[in-house]
Parts: sequence; C-alpha cells; structure tokens
Amino acid sequence: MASAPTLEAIRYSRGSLQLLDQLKLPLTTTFMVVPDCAACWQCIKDMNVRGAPAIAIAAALALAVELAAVKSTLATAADVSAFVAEKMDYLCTSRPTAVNLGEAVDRLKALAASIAADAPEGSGDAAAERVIAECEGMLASDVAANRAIGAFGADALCAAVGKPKGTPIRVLTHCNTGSLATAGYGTALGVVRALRESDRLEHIYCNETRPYNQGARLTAYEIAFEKMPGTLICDSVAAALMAKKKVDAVVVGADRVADNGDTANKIGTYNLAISCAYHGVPFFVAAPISTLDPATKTGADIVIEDRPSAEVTHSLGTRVAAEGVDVWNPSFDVTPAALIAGIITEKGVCAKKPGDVQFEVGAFVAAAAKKNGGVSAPASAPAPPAGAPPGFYALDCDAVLDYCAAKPSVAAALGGASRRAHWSAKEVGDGNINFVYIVTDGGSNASVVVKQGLPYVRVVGEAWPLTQERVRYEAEALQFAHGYCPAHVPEVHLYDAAMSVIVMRFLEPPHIILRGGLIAGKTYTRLARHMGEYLATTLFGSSALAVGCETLRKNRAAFGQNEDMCALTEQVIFTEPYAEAENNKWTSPQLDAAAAALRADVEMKAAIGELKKKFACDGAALLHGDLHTGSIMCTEETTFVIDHEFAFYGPMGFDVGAFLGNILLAYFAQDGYEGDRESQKLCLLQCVVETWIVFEQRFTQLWNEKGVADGTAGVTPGMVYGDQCAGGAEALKAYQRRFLGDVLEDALGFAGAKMTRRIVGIAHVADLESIEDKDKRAERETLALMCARRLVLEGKTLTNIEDVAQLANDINNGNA
Ligand code: ADP
Ligand code: SR1
Ligand code: MG
Repeated sequence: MASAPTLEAIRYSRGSLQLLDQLKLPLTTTFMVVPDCAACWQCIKDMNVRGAPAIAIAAALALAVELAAVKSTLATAADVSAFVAEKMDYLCTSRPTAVNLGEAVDRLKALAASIAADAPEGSGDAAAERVIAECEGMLASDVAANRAIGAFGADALCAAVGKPKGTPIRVLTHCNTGSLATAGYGTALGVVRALRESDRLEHIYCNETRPYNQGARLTAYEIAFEKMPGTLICDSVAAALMAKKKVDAVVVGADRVADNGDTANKIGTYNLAISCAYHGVPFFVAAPISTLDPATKTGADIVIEDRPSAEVTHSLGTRVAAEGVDVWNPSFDVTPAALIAGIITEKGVCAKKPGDVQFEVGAFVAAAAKKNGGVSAPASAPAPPAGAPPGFYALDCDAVLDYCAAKPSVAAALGGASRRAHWSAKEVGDGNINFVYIVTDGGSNASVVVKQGLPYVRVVGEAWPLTQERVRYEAEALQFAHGYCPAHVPEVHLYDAAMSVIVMRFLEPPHIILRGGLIAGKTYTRLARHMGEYLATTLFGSSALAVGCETLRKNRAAFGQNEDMCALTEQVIFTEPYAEAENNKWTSPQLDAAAAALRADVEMKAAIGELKKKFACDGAALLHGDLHTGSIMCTEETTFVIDHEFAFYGPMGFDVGAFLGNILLAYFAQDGYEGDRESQKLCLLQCVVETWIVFEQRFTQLWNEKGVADGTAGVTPGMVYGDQCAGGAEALKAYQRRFLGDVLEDALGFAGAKMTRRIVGIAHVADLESIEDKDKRAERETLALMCARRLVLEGKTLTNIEDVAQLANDINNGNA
C-alpha cells in the first residue's frame, strides 16, 4: 500500500501522477504548482490558486517549502516564530475574505509562537520541522475532512430530497469546490463524488460561474475527467432547469459562514438560493468547519472584494464590453441563512433551531469541538424524534408560523413574511397519522395548510414507528393527481423533505370532510360525477394505456414502492381482521361471534388472500391508496381528494373499491341515526351506481381518445397490452369490456375488504362509531359485514353495478 504523502513527495512529484496515486485522488491539487510564499501570494491574488480550502493549504505548503529551504539559517525557535509570522501575515493579505486562510495563518503562527515560548533559545531546525509537519498534516486532514463532508452531505441531500432510499438524485452546483479547489476530493463537489461513489448520483449540473468561469473551466473539467453524468449550464439557466423539475438539490461551497449562517460564496450563489426557495429545491452549503466563522456575526460584516473590471469587459483577452462603461464586479455575494437548508461540515450537518430562520453556527462549532462527527442540530434544539431526517423538528402552532415566514413561496401565499405578526395557526389533524395546521393571515384571511408527518403513527405514538418517506410519496402523488385532475385535487405550494412537510391550498369553508357531511345527513348531488372523473383521469393517466408499458415501468420505478405504507395496508386490511391480532377491535360482545366466524371463514380468507396478491403484485396505475370518505373534502358544488400518503402503483380496482366500500359503509350506518334518512340512503346507493358509470364512460373515452399504441405495425391504437388485434376496433371494444369488467370485479372485492376491516380491524369509521347505542351499531355493522362478504365472494357475478345497489338495499331491508 502506498504510504501517506510527505512534503518531499509533493515537492518532487509536483504535477506528476505519483502523488495522485498516493492520495487516491483522480485529480491533481493546486498547491503542487506553488513553490514559495511570494509565488503563492501571486497565485492566490491572480486566482491561479483558488477555492477557500485550497488557498489555506497552498499557503501552508508554500511556508513549509520555504521553511525547509531556510531552516538552517534560523538559529532559534524564536527566529522560526518570527519568520512564520512574517510570511503568514504577508500571505494573509492575498485574499482577506478567505476565512480558512486566516485560520491557517493563525494556527501556524500560534504553533511557532508556542514552540518559541516554551524554549526561545531552542533549536531553530527542530522548531521548523514541527511547523513543516503541521503543514503536511493539514494536507492529509483536509482530504480526510473532505471525504467526511462528502459522506455527511450525500446523506443530508438524499434525506432532504426524500426519494426512496438509494434512489439517485440530480444535483446542481456553482463555481468549483472540487479537487482543484481543495487538497483533493472537494467540499460541495466532494458531496457529489460521495453520491456517485454510493450510486446515488443521477446527474450533476454545473453553473459556468460568470465572470471568471470557474464552473466551466474547473468543475466541468473535473466532471469530464471523471466521466460523471454531468451538464454545464449558463448561470442564468438554473431557474429554468428547476422549473422543469430537473434539479433535486443544490450544494455549493462557502468562503465564509457567519455566526447566523449567512454565507459568502462565489458571486451568483445568492441568485441560485433564491431560485431554490421559489422552486422548493433544498439548498445546502458544504464547507470545512474552519470556514465557519462565529466571530463574524452576520453576512453584513463580511468584507467583499471587488475584482478587476477586465474579468467582465473582456473574454479570452478580447474586449467585449463597450469602452467607457462602468463595471461592478464583486467576487462574492452573501446568501441569507433563511435560504439555506443546512451547512454540511466534516463534523456533521449544522441545522437550524426549530422555528428559526438563522443558524447558531457558534454553538455548532463549540459542540463539534467536543465530539467526533455525527449530525448536529444546534445545542439548544430539542432532540428530533428517533429516525427523523437531519434538520427535522416537530412543528407546533407557534413554530409553524416561523416556518411559513422562512419559506418564501409559503410566506408569499400569506401576504409576505412581513405579515408574520398577523398570522395564527390551529392544528386540525383529525386523521390517524399526521399533524395538519391551518395558517391564516388575520387581515386578508389568506390561508395555507401545512401538513407534517412525524416518524410514527399519530394515534398510536412513538410505539408505532412509520417512515417519513410517506410524505414524499404524498407530495408526489398529490402533484401527479393535480396534474391529471386539477378540478378535484388541491395544489401543492411546497414540499420540504427534511421537515416532512407539505404546504398546500387551504380548502376553505364550507368545504368539510365528506364523511362528516354524510353523518350530518347532507347529500352531495355532484359527488359521484366528480369522483368518477377523478378516478378515471388519475387511473387512466398514470396507466400504460396512457403512457405505454415502457414508460409505466420507468414511472413506477421512479416513484418507488411506498413499501412501509403498503405493508401497513396489507397488515390492517388483508391480514389482521382475519387473525387473532392485538390491534383488532369490534363492538363487543355483540360482534364477538361474527369476528370469530370471520377468522374461521375459509372461503372468505381464500378470497382475501387473492385480493392481497393483487394488491401486492398488480402495478397498473398510480393509486391514491386510501380513498375513504375521510380523504375527500367537499361542498355541494366541489369535491377535492386529499391525503395521498398511501399512494403506490397498484390495481385500479383498489381505489374504486375503497370509495364504493366507504359509501356503502355510510349507507349501512344511516338507519342507526335519528330521523328519516331515506333520501340520504337513496342518494348513497345512487352514488355507488353513478360513480361507476361515470368512471367507466370517462375511462373508455380517455382510452379511445388518448390511448397509445404499443408500437407494433397493424395493432389498433389503445391495444397497449399487445393484443394481436386482428379485429381492430372491434377487438379493442371487446378488450375494453373485459378490462373494465376486471376492474369492477376487483373493486367490489376490495370494497368488501375495506368494509370488513373498518368493523373488526384497528381503524374504525365515525359513520358507525358515532351510533352510540351499541346494539343499534352492532346491527348496522352486522349488515355491513354481510354485504362485504357477498361483495368479496360474488364480485365475478355482480357484473352490473345496479345489482350491487340492489344487493345492499336487500341486505339492509332484511331481504337477502
Ligand atoms: P392524515 O394523513 O393524518 O389522515 P389528512 O390529510 O386526512 O391527515 O388531514 C387531516 C385533516 O386536516 C382533514 O380531515 C381535514 O380536516 C384537514 N385538512 C387536510 N388537508 C386540508 C386542506 N387542503 N384544506 C383544508 N383542510 C385540510
Ligand atoms: C394505523 S391506522 C391505519 C389506517 O389509517 C389510515 O387512514 C388508513 O386508512 C390506514 O389503513
Ligand atoms: Mg387522512
């Protein structure tokens, strides 16, 4: 194995590949062309050595080279100390903004001074050797630090993006922060390298970085040299790229990070951060901890150099700007902490305190000094729940206001962050799983909904952990569904993976949860039409019929499997109700016998097994996955589907059946309520019939109008599943009948399974639970169970939806 590089190796292998082998770095490092302090000063000034960490290392190694050359002339440790102080003070003037350089200067001066203080008359040679060793150590530790930044950063970016574990992501970076800016490997580009090494890099975009083009000249070189999947873009293209949803995360380097997290970096960084905030793209800074400067309070205290105007007026030595024009060419800009998701260091990721828009960099640096590595929130932050991503904290009614103020796109929907004092929040989550806040501006009444998923099931608590990836699934599925069916799905304003938050349109009163309306005796004449439309557009739009088999497979893989939520569904719908399970509950003792009979019902269990197989194996379309009447908000005129966290590619009949089954549960509950509910009952049965008819017609219409061909000559368009279709249009019609017949059969089976689980499984529905008289409730539940069983077992023969309504009616009236 190659030994660690020594200063000698560096000196004699300057520019050679030998050093690269020893460092196990694919690219050379800038310091190797820096022979002494004077040359180094000029190189830094002329930007031949650039990048904050590289500048510090170059300065240290330039000092080491000179010290090695002159040490025999330095008689005492005091002489060495004076020499080091003089050279380092001089080098410091080459780039006053670079905090790493200042830190290296202080460190080497302090070391030399302390050696001299211990023994002023001690040997100059020995003192010089100790300083040289320190310089060499800085090289090795810089590479190690960069690798640690890479590892922390790769995890932090993936967590913030929130795609399923291991899914490659698309990253954008600015300027050069790679092997050519550091001792090797890089900081922000080190994060990209670490993503690539762990097969999590789909693509790297690099900004050209006007006016000096470090991105085009250096980062692009590193990308091309290592054959990364990468693309060079003009700085001005970044926002357009984000609008096209081609960027999952941005990571940039830093020249100085102030105590509050404001970050000075290459000019253009601030623009990029603003674009990220608008598009909901997480924006990270990656820098060694030495770049964090708690002594500088805010970005306003950072001195920004102006660069020569020729960098702007000239291109490749030729003047391109009009003579006589004035130029402002600042080398850096300051990105406010509010726009930064996290500061990645070799000691972990510095996160914000809950509700804060700023970081506590000083506290992070102090904590990091005490421990080795690990992801750190500021010392004062409450511990995040186990399993939460870095930067996560649980919101409450106060914290959510600051959270909204810190997110420009959300603040804008509430009239701007300056209105923060007029905002109030209430938690309205009535579901089993998440927390939902409505944030309202008291003046304008503008509101947004902020939904946060914790790493556990809300109704159970930390005892039932649940992946926060579900929030990513919900956000993506909501966005897809909104795309297919904007009239019936609310718009998403923001998805924040690190915080497991979705901010969406507030469905204003009189919107209420459908289940509540049905219990209150309301009738919704447009509900069936709207739900038929929702089901047809989302199920058709995401299926192979609309996109082709190949794209379906790609889309399915890109979306992921929502494994944990599917497993939860399998457990609570298809398994537990038919077994002795602790979670099960029912109206007892009235339903004790029915629950036991179900557990012994061989025919039913076999049919449920088949349905579970379909649920697990059929990935025909992107489903809502939990389409009960608590996932629908409506008025008499409007209907919106919410709460897509169980979304997955599954059998179409699962969504259709979920809705129909829940309408039937509402139907069977009606006679448990006070008063005459005949018209509501009729409406509910009509809803079952009309939903299916609208769905079937609209789905067929979409198929006929938008169905894709499978690409084989002679095959009728719409025959995407590859029928050998000699019969043309006639065969297509026959296939459509068969296809939709299967969907109906599945839907009835799933409807029955859904009804059963709500009566004997863990999660019941208010339709039945709100019937206080237990005997009455048990009577209603028994009838619903009876209907459910018939739907599961007779789905094949119930080929006409009217027969389903008739069956429910007969069971309810004791005629079946
Ligand atoms: P869970 O995932 O916990 O089931 P839901 O998405 O069902 O959470 O939301 C819980 C409740 O929050 C809903 O029943 C509804 O009252 C309210 N809610 C959710 N989304 C919105 C919205 N976009 N507009 C208005 N209220 C909403
Ligand atoms: C642990 S309870 C799980 C149920 O609540 C959700 O609303 C879904 O319906 C899920 O099955
Ligand atoms: Mg819900």
